[in-house]
Amino acid sequence: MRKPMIAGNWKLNKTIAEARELSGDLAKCLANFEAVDIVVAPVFTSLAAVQEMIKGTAIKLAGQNCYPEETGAFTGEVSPLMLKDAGCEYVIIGHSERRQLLEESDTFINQKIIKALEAGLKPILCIGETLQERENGDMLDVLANQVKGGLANLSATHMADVVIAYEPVWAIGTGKTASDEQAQEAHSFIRGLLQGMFTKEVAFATRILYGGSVKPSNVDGLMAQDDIDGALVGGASLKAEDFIRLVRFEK
Ligand code: G2H
Repeated sequence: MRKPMIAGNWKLNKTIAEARELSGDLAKCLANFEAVDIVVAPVFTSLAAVQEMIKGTAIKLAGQNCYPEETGAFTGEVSPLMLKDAGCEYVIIGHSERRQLLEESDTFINQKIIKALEAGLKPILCIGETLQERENGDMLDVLANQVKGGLANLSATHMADVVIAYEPVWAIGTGKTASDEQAQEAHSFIRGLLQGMFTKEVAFATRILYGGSVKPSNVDGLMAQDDIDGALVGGASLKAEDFIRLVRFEK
């Protein structure tokens, strides 16, 4: 069976002191909580402080992005190797905010995925349609292009370390969550795509998280869906109490 994952994407929030406080609270309550893979993704400047607080606990560290080169003249960027060096096990790649604000393409995202895997990091590939794409009836094509583009040139073996996050753009930070059924429909479609691209086993084993205004009041319904294996959480990951409730979802 697929182990559930609850991942907190802190986005552009928290000073080092605040990140230390939040991760300290999580470490106290979730130190030995092994039933779920718990991941936190602070800003780069807080990685070291958070790593210090969660060391030896069940909580894992993630970067929010990376650049597809190891070292070199790439001012302002951070490499998968450096994230690994900072204690990260995961890296979020292709978040819709980066796709929209920084015009990241599927090709660029695919390069990052490949370099992250080469460095021994586990990528969390974010995909999702905009409201307009959904209303135009293009949702399935958009998801198919993002999955195929993002995972191009990967083998079935690589896929053991890849996590996918379905985040409908219209549900991100808006308070609007996809209904349990809307989310399940998209997740089941994505799993079908994986079967076509790789194997039945890969499709069955790959974790697909839901993201977009996940909160304590809707997590249980989402997690009850067959193809939803966890959540990528923004807003509700910034308060220890809420995030702990999400990790302790009830099925
Ligand atoms: C979607 C999600 C985290 P929020 O971006 O990746 O954020 O839970 O605030 O919608």
